[in-house]
Amino acid sequence: STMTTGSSLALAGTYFAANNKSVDDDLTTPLTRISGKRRDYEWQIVWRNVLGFIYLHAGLLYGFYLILTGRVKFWTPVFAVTFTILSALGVTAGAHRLWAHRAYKARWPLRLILALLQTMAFQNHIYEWVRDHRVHHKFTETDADPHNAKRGFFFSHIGWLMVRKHKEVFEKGAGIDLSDLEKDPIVMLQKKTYLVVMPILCFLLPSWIPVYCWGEDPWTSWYVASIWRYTMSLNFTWLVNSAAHIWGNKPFDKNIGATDNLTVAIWAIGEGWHNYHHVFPWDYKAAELGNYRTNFSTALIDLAAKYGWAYDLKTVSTQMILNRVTRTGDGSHPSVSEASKQ
Ligand code: ST9
Ligand code: ZN
Ligand code: ZN
Repeated sequence: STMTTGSSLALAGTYFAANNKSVDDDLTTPLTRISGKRRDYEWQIVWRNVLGFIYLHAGLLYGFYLILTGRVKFWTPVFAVTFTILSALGVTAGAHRLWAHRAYKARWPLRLILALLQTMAFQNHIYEWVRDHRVHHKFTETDADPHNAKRGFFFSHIGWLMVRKHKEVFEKGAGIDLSDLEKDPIVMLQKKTYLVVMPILCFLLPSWIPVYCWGEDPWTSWYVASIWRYTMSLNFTWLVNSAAHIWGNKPFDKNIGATDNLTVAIWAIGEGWHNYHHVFPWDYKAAELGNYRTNFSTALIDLAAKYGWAYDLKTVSTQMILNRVTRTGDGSHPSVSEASKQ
């Protein structure tokens, strides 16, 4: 419908404008330059993003209202949840484990599918997503970390997407090697076509399917299958940066901020074992154990490996994990409690 198209274009416009330096003031503008430390944390607010996120979260509440009061066709929420999981796999198995960490290798058909799924998730294109994420791992919880959890829950969850980045992110981030991505034609094609393909896959397609296939009302479809679904999936993802850097156990290294958090693992389909992940980022499971119930992303990679689409899966030996648990763990690892029982 026109409304759906209009809102989708407005969102894409918001995204485009926020990324267009000539629209807002330049990065090197006054405040951060003038004086000492405190100024470094001055929020140079990007109002377009703030308004975009207010709209998304208002839509999230409205979507809940429509679902909980039965104003939707049965298949619409089912479709929204399915779409969420599929797009999440593009982020977890794709952008995160494959492209950011090179934890396994994938043949081109799988890379193409993962890139399409990741586009459905609209978390920036793979190249930008990976750049921010590699910088996060290299400079965790410092000023160079794009979503530095030392700046609190709000900043690491959503606030970092509403302000200009800290200058350390640009300065230290400039040293990050992305040449592997530049050699991947699928990643570069996605980067080049993102502003056209993303609005289609993230907003238009999911709004259109319920209308066309089971006669959902277009307005309802827009708010449930697009806005509610997208905003839910963003928040699940952001929990990895916020909650899993604040609450939980540190079985592998008690000296870092990242935590193992079961709730986050469930909602982020396997990405909540974040203490393990920061210690052993190359493990394709992003966790010590490959339990599919709390790590659905691993199930997809294992399935793909069965058919040869994924290969060279990297993991960590039990001995290496146990050594690390003994050396730096906080005592919450099962092997520690087993040992103390004997
Ligand atoms: C989103 C991303 O939500 C979420 C990421 C989550 C990560 C989670 C990790 C855990 C993994 C687990 C996943 C679980 C998934 C579960 C799913 C469950 C359902 N290094 O950024 P700019 C340079 S996105 C090096 O514009 P500003 C670079 O030259 C949400 N250099 O800075 C760049 O130019 P170019 C939707 C860097 O102006 C230039 O600086 N998207 C780096 O300060 C300018 O960069 C949005 O909302 C770096 N790291 O603006 C868009 N960074 O790109 C929001 C930058 O041309 N973004 N440079 O090379 C923006 O509007 C802006 O980025 C900004 C900052 C306003 C936030
Ligand atoms: Zn982290
Ligand atoms: Zn990671």
